[in-house]
Amino acid sequence: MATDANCIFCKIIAGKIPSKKLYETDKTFAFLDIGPIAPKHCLVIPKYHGAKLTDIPDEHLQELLPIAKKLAKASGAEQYNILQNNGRLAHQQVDHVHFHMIPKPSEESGLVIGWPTQ
Ligand code: D5M
Repeated sequence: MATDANCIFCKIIAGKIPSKKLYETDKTFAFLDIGPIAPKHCLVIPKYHGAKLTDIPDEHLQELLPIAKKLAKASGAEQYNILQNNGRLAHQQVDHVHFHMIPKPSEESGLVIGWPTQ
């Protein structure tokens, strides 16, 4: 398994940095985002270290969307974003592949935290 001793997400997977773990398999790890833009905003990551989607072998990618789907269902949100950024121009900050699962609370729920306006 490819890992990077200097990578913050590899440290989270190894338990060297604390996280709010939501789900784990031998290939995948999911945890709450430290800077949520909506309640229950979480990240799903391969344990295999790679900065971009194209750096990860297919067999380490296969569980990511099914687990994101499971977490979207578990969040109770009827609407949500699944996002994955590659490179600084694409707004990637952490160079270990991650899928964001971002619930979009409805206005009726009183929990509106939307995208920043211009
Ligand atoms: O998003 C990177 C995301 O990673 C961003 O939403 C914050 C999150 N992050 C960074 N450090 C941590 C720790 N230690 N725990 C949980 N979440 C974290 P990007 O797509 O790269 O812009």
